Amino acid sequence: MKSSSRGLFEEAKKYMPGGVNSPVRAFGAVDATPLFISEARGAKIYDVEGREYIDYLLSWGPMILGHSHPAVIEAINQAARRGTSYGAPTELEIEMARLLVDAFPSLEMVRMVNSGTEAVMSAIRLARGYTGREKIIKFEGCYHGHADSLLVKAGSGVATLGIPDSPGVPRRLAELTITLPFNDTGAVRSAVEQYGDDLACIIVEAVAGNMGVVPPMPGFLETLREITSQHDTLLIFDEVITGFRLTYGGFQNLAGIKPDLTCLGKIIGGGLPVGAFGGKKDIMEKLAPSGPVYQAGTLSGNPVAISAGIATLKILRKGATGYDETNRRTSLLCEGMKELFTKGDIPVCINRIGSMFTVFFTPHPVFDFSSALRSDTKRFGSFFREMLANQIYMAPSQFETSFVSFAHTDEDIEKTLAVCKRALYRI
Ligand code: HOZ
Repeated sequence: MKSSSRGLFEEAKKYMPGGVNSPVRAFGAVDATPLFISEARGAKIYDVEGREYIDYLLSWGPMILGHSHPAVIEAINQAARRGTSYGAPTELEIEMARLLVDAFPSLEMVRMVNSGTEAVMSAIRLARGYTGREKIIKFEGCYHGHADSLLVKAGSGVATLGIPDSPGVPRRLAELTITLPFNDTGAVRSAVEQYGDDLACIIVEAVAGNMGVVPPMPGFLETLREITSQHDTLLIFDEVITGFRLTYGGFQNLAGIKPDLTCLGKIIGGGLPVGAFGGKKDIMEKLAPSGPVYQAGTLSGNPVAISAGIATLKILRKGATGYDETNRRTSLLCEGMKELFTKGDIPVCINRIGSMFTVFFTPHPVFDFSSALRSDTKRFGSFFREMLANQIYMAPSQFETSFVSFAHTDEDIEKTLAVCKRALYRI
């Protein structure tokens, strides 16, 4: 008998909590059964029942070139034939480090890790070790992975499931994390006045993508840079989503701001598990073995994953027109949807930057977590289910980002808009 997503989900629940290895994948917030995927190529993803979908989830961001890009697959194959892990340095790691340092003006040195969570967790430890201070500031609705210090008023799955503070995070540790509203420079100024002497760092998603897409307002990141410099506090940009997503480099390249540390992941692994953090040499050299701040990993700098990342970055480096075209298509999609929703008299706020977008079901502008939370999540769920039933696969939560890849075509966008037009009458 052919497998079905429903049948596999029931089976998966017997062996894995909630049937998944990462919470939002369970589709609980949109009241649907998760698709079990069998393969993906270009802009298309296929479920175990053989149905084809236009994919706007793109593995939550990494697949900017589309799935199974031939050059990336070839790089993975070739690397795997030479052995899958050595636990020893390789030339590939130097090549990757050089690519990252060349792409980001703020990076002088990097360390490769295995995920965005690991990158951020390590960057925070480094900031604390470097400054000798303990407190950190993060912003409500920003999500920086699931390390203890950062699971406070977090976005992504934590927001989707409505878990304000996760059990298991020691209260005394959480107390060291100060949370402030995103885009609120006044709140930052007063918090820094209050805690400045014990403030190791301010960490921020350069463009928030884990409460849905919320771009920084003009001046917000600039103010963070100015205040942190005045108080010898480190500024950390989490560019796990935005690294190589909006341009070759990070959002910081577009904004012309140099943070002290930057965290990366997703795209730099070309679809394999990779993260990285980096920054100024004098800070990075505090890491073991050149300094005392400890951080390590058996699979860090894994040759297969790094090869996939290098292949991806080399294509992106050549592909300025790829970014332009993808941004144009995303704009076409978002403008088209806006027009349809207006005609259908359904109030939405569509936030887009480059090839990242979120349709918030609210008539109000969304500029921080509180305004994102005013969205009608039930209506979002109906919209998501209607789109999915018609083979359009978007991020399964109001508080996540959908993406467009270099592989999407104008035809994909037209088809998506046609489905959206029909969906409006049913939500
Ligand atoms: N929290 C991740 C996205 N922001 C979800 C990752 C996944 O479920 O794969």
